[in-house]
Amino acid sequence: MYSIKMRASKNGRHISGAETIVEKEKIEEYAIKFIRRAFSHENGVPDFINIKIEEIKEDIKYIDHLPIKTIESKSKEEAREVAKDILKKEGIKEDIIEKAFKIVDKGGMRGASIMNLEGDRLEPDRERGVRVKCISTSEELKERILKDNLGTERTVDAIAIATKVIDLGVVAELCISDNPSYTTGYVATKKGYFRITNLKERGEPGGRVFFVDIPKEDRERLERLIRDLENRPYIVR
Ligand code: PML
Repeated sequence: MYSIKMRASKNGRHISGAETIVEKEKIEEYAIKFIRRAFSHENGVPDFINIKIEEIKEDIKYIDHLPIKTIESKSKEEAREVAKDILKKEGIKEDIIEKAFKIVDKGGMRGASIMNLEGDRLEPDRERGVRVKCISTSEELKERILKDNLGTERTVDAIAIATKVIDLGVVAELCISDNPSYTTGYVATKKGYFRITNLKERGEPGGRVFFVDIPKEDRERLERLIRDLENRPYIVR
């Protein structure tokens, strides 16, 4: 199996990214798909596109996806209350959740922030954050999500990220798309992937926060988690 990763930027500013894990025969098809995707992102036309294709030598972990549930909300305020309730049930305190919303509302990070339950930010690079890599959604799951209206193309990518991070012990993930017109976000926990409509207003920024139960002194556990988030290959089915 091969990993294909794409990232696109303009004047050094991140525009879009995508990745998948495929059989050798599918590499060409996905490379073309990703180039098209890079050129059709709302964030602008890139002046730099990087496509990286690598054979995966490690064993791939195959896991079932988190159950997907969509919660309709009428306003951003209502949506954020829903998100907070889900996060609070995982033992995350209100002020820590507010801090996480401030990070996503500021936007501009390519990867995720990692926040512990005391509210310390643990990601080594606050500009860049931590990116979850080496993931793919199986063709069957992708089809099911789209055919059964469980979500959108964005859900197809995000379910792989959310399922992997929860499997690696992250307590919860809060995500709002950095795509200006995509206002549905999600909270993921071991109980499921909760899509919440209107989690931001159109045009607002986005981002991701992973809540972890890791004390700030425990550098070893943090480093192991980051290594796994970036390098352990997962296919979510
Ligand atoms: C992103 O743009 O990567 C975030 C995706 C959020 C997907 C929410 C959904 O399932 O609709």
